[in-house]
Amino acid sequence: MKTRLLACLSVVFATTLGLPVTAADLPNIIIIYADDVGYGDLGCYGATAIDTPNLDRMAKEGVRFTSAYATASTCTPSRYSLLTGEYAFRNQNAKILPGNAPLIIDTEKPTLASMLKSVGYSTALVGKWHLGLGFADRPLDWNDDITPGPRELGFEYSFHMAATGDRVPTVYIEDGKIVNLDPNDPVSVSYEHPIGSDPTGLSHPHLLRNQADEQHAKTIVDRTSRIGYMSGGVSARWTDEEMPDTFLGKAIDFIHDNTAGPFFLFYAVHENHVPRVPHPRFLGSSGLGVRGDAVVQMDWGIGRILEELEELGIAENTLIVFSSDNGPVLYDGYYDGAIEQNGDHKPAGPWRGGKYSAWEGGTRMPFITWWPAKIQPSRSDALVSQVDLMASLAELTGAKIPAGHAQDSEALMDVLLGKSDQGRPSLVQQGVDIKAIRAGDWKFVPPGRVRNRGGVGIITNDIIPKPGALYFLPEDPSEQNNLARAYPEKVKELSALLSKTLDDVEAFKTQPDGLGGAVEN
Ligand code: NG6
Ligand code: CA
Repeated sequence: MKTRLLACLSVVFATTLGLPVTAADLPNIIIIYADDVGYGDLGCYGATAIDTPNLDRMAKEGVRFTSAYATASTCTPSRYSLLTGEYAFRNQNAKILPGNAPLIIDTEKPTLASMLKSVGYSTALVGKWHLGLGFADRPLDWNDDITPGPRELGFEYSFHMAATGDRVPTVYIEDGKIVNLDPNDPVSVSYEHPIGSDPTGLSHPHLLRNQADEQHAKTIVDRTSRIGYMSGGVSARWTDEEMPDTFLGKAIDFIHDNTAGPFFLFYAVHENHVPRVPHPRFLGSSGLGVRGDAVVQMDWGIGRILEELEELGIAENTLIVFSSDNGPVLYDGYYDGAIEQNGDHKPAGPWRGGKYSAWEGGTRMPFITWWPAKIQPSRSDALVSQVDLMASLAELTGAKIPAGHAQDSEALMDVLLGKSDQGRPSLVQQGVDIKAIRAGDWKFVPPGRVRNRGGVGIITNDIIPKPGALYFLPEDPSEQNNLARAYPEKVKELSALLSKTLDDVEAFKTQPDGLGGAVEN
């Protein structure tokens, strides 16, 4: 009641946009955040071997963006930015996290969830988290209350995995408790040394669904070896093929429980991350083996959400934003046939590179907004970043962002609704080794190493010599023609802009993120 009252008091907003003027008009907001789904993986972005009728429908009825970006080419930093409105390089812990990492977002920091909660939204996280759990100064007891986590950041309801599908612990956590945990069989997790007596991929390769690289060859759960060791919690361990239906069920339950609205659902689906174990009913549904089948499965789930919204009569006033956390990858630790069955499919569409990379394929994302009551169907080439969702949704809902927070987020609600094509002037693209910048039609990659696993999954290191690489994207979308020597002034301008954006952030000098090493100039 109190929050609804707050909502009523905060309705002096958004009139310039012709947007909601009373709390009752506030739309429900669902962010559907895919994992490792590339620009080219959807029919509406050019895929022919994968059918995605539901996303195609949303693209047709909504705005389909062609220049929308994740802030980074891996999961944790992109999710950090989406939820905080801040570039991830501002937080040196925002890199790919192990499954037992502590929470990396300060609980004092406003997030999309706490912001929307403050104006009366019911808020929920369903799906992937991967932003850490627990305190930094003490080990987490997985068998007790798992805190701090999403609940301390504004999610009133949460049902999620700790990190990734390929990392232990392989359990669901609902409102801070492991689901189906038998207290007599407690969960322990280690990323340093073997624990318990479960077989590992190294000791029992014959038990595996797919063979894996050494990093993924630790504790076996459900015929898949994982990164990290886990013991106990046998009754709580998930079954990979059931995961999408489990998350979907929780998302639908939350929607049903909150039809009076407004609600905010962060639906962070697992597809298309490894291990790719689609439900058997989707096997063979694409022409690309399990990698394509998992995308078909995701699309089907999105169709179910649309159906539910329609049946409940709330579709009209629900804003859905669909995007992905980073570019595509074929081989990412498991020999699941993704490379062999890829055929002519271009998972990153026309862009170079993919996951891990500062090339366009690493961060240029499928991005669709859909809101029947307010959006005129269109295609938008405006430059937008997922980091802009925080300020844009504040603009939409009248929520206040306390000074000094969400400083990288630009309020672009009218762009997201297809009413303006004035996007942001520039954005930083964070790869695991190097940070590039796009400004207008130009892209600058500073000298150093661009690590890339997007193509066939084999790591390549593209070395960028001094003075860096400059591309004119409208004529050279796949970043082949380095114009740095021909346009020294442009190089100077973009290089200065990049340094200014990164300002005193130590990360710029040491490039410590994820898989990479120091940059060699
Ligand atoms: C990498 C893993 C990769 C994947 C990734 C996280 C290795 C060799 N590779 O470290 O398999 O789990 O982390 O992906 O361990 S992300 O989408 O969550 O960023
Ligand atoms: Ca990802």
